Amino acid sequence: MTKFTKTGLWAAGLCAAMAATSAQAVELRAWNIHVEDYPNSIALESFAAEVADKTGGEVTIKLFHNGVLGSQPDAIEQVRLGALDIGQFNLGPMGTSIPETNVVSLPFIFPGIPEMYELMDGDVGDAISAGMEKKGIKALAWYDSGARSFYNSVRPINSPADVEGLKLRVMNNQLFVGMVEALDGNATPMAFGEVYQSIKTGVVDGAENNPPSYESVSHYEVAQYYSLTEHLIIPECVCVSTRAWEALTPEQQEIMQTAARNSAQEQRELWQAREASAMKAVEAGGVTINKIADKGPFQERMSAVYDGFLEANPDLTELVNLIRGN
Ligand code: BDP
Repeated sequence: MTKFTKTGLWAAGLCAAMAATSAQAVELRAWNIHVEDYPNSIALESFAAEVADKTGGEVTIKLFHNGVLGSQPDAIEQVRLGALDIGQFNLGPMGTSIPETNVVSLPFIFPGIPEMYELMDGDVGDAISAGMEKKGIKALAWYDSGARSFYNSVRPINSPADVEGLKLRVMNNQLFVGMVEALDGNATPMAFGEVYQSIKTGVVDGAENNPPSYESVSHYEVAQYYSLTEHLIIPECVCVSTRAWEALTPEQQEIMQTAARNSAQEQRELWQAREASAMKAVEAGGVTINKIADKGPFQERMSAVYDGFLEANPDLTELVNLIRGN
């Protein structure tokens, strides 16, 4: 047998082996930072169940809750590289590697949650996912993450002056550092899983988050002033590594896409209920909650973040304007 024919036979054998593998079951690993009873986790369970069911078990998703697969910034990189298949990510920490996602990390960019839904389910969401796809991550659907507000163990925040000197944890993104510094606070980027202990031991005075996260990981126990600044509305995604995505058949992709959208529908409903119950739970847990009568002074001070951002990213001006409706 000539060398050429041998190679040909070997190649044919390899093709047959590959065809056999593609019909085999694929198990995708999914990263999730939240506790099992969190709206996002429940919706992810539905997503996984639908995918397994509709693909007849050919594609299954193994969910890892509670951030056991590592911190969010690391997990984002792993999904980008294809080392992890799926992630339920907040777009905040994605900004360091995907500039388009940063537009939703600008303070007070969305006037409210209904506007966020509308824009993310339309042109703005499409523009952001196009940026993500170039960097190896495909957004299948958008989850709600409400509005983030400051909490701390020292005093209620009613005006920017109350933030002066407070040490506040932020998610990993320089925009959030700038945002706290614009109020003369000290910002510390830190992994979510380290925040409780850091507040408890006084490494930081507080942080900022939505009510369900403030409650679900007990930050309210150690930072009992919750001030409703609602300065960030950052949507989240069910994201898949483009590497894992491209290995699926078109039918499997279709099933996964639909299942992710259905899960987002469920997540958004669960979210509303959990926000209300979290507020009640923290209040019952001794938290002093204060509304901000006038958010204007916070918006004015934080507008410094926009100046720096647009100067560094002039090509994103159009997207920012699209969200702000001007
Ligand atoms: C929560 C987000 C989660 C973030 C966390 C944080 O759902 O993805 O990791 O905030 O502050 O609201 O790190």
